[in-house]
Amino acid sequence: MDKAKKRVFSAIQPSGTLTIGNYFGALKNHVAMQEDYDCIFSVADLHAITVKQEPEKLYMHTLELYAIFLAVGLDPEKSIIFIQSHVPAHTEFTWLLNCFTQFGELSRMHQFKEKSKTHSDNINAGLFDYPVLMAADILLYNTELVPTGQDQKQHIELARNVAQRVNGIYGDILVVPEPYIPRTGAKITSLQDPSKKMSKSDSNINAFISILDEPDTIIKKFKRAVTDSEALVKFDEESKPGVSNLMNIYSCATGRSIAEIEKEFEGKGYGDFKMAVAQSVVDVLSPIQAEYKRIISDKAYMSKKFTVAAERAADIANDTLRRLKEKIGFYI
Ligand code: ATP
Ligand code: LTN
Repeated sequence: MDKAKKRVFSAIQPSGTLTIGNYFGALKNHVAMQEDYDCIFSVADLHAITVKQEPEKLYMHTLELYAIFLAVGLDPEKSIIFIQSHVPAHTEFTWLLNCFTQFGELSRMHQFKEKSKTHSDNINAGLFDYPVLMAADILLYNTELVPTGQDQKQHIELARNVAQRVNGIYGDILVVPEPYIPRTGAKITSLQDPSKKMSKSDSNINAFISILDEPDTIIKKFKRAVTDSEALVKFDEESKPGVSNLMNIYSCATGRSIAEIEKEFEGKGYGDFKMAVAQSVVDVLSPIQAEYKRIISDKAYMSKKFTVAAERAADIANDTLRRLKEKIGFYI
C-alpha cells in the first residue's frame, strides 16, 4: 500500500441484489477512486442482520455482492475487498465505541427512524446501534475519506463525532474521516415513489432496477415508472420528481448533462424518453452482467481473494483495536 495515498473505506450490505442506485450512487465512484486512493471495500454482512434475513438468502447475497464488486471493476490487486464478519475486530471495536456514543445521538438518526417504521415488528438493538458498527468499520482503518450516497452522510457525521470524542479523552488516536459524496447520481429515487430512495430491499420489485435484471425486465420496469401528466422532459425535482429521477439516471448512464437531455427530448413524449433511458441502462449493465456470470461460477477464485483480503484487513484493524484498548486501560 502506498502511504502517500489517502485511505478510503466503504461498504455495502448484502441485503438484496444491488440496484442501479447502489451502482451510480456508490460503486461506480468506488471503482474510479481505486487509482488515486488506498481503498478498502467491504461486504457489510453484520449490518445486514439488523433486519430479518433468511439464512440461505444472506449466504447467497454475500457471495453475489462479492462477485458484483469484482464484476464492476473493484480490483483485489489494488484494493482490499473483504467480508466484514471475517474480521472480528469490527464487533469488538463496536463495543468499545458504544461506550462513547450517546443514546440521544443514535435516536436522531434518520435511517433508524425510517427502518423503525418499515420494520416495526423488529426494532432490535442492532438496528439502533447500526451507526456505531459503521463508525467502527470506518475508524478501524484510519480512514480519511468515506465515499457513499447522500443517505449515509448523517452516519459519517456520527463517526466523526465519536472519533473526536475519543481523541478528546485519550489524545489523537483515531483519524477523523470526511464524507465524500459524488455530485451527480448521489441520489436515485424509487421508480414507483420518487419521494423515496431506490432501495434493494423495497418490497415492490418495480421500484428498482437490479444490476442483474435482464434487458426485458429493465424495459418493462422503466415503462411502468411513475411520471406525471405533463409530457415534458424537464428537470424539476419539486414538481416533476419522477421525470427528474429518470433524467438523473439517463445522465449517469450516458454522461450527458441535464441541459443536453432536455434538448434531446424537446417535443418528444415520455414513451420515447423512457425507452431511451431503459436502453442506456441496458448498455451500461450488459458488460457488468457478462463479467458477473464468469466470476460467480468460480467460487474458489472468490474464496481465495476474500480470505487474503480479510487477513490484510485484520492486520490494520487489530492494530487500531489494540491501541484503543491500551488507552482505555485494559490489561493486555
Ligand atoms: P437497503 O435497502 O438494504 O437498506 P440500500 O439499497 O439502501 O440498502 P445500502 O447497502 O444501504 O443500500 O447502500 C450501499 C451504498 O449505496 C451506500 O453508499 C448508499 O449511499 C448507496 N445508495 C443506496 N441507495 C442509493 C440510491 N438510491 N441512490 C444513490 N446511492 C444509493
Ligand atoms: N450503512 C452503509 C453501509 C456501510 C458503510 C460502512 C458505508 C456499512 N459500513 C462504512 C461506508 C462506510 C450503507 O450504505 N447503508
